[in-house]
Amino acid sequence: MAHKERVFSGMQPTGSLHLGNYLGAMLQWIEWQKTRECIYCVVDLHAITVWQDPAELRKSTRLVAASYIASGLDPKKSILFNQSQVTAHAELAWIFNCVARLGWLNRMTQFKEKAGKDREKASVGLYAYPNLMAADILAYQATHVPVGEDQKQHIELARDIAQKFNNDFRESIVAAGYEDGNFFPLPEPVITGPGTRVMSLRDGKKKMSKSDPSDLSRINLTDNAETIARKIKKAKTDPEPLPSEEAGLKDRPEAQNLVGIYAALEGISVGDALKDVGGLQFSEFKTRLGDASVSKLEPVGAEIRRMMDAPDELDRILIDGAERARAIADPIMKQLRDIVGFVGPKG
Ligand code: AQP
Repeated sequence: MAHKERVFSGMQPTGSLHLGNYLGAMLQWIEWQKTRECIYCVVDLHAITVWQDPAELRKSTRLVAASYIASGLDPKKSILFNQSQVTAHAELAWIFNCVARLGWLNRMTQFKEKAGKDREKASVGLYAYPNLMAADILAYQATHVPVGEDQKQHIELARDIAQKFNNDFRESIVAAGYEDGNFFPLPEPVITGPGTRVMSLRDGKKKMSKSDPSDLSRINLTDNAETIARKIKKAKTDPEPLPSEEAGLKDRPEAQNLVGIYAALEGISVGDALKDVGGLQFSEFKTRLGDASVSKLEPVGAEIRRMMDAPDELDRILIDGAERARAIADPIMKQLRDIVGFVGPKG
């Protein structure tokens, strides 16, 4: 049985979203919502793989939901909810804990980066995070996952899990009416955002990230015009003027990053951006980049602040979204329990 095209993606409520989330994932989400059934999640179960203060988690969950909507996600068209409210995610993650192999998880680079040297003290949840991510996608039999470059390895793992589940339970799956024996689709990563890997403003070799201790390393969607301009002014550069051709950005990570951000914000290619700004000194270029950033992000920030003043409305949107998400996941989970061999009500 061919699986219906369905899009799933999510972000963690671990603070304000930043320009990397926006250019790497969010803009693709908005594009996909025009033509496909889309499910977008605030992944609060993922957030607690590292300690979260409960009051902060509540605030960040609403903040991320508001950021999705302010960036253009239409909660009537797409399904928008927070992960903890649909129990299928946690249930399927457990089953996947029993399908995925330790060796597969040992290869995950994000765990190594996040656990750091003190891996004995990392939570079991942080280690098993990719299994939960596979469950997020496959609880809806989703076929496409728009993400930034850093998530590619996790989606490949989700495909391996789906494949192993289909192989292990083939007979049962066919008996359930899936003639080709594939209960789960192999989800495709969609890494086509205008900025699939936005780097830190303080270090062109490090990914822009919510958890970087320096706030100057990122532009938050909630930053006001003055803060955005200041952060760009302080961004690390090198002493040379900008090149006129892309080849001239080689071995200049900061220049490459800033021009990449400029091009993404302007909706043009890096080559075309360099036709425009090639030869400029960074001081002049930064004014252009600051203006482009402010004109794109300031309205988003203003809308986020407006929505955060109406938390009841945000909660209503999330509750409604969870109900619609459950309506898709529940029948899939019911079939899945039977396929695995769990005894329960028929029909
Ligand atoms: N720097 C980035 N460039 C492009 N895309 C990015 N994404 C994240 N950072 C960049 C994409 O945003 C989506 C959501 O990510 P997430 O919040 O679930 O977790 P993350 O990838 O771990 O993001 P952060 O900012 O680095 O958070 P922390 O610091 O809390 O871990 C994903 O699609 C991701 O690819």
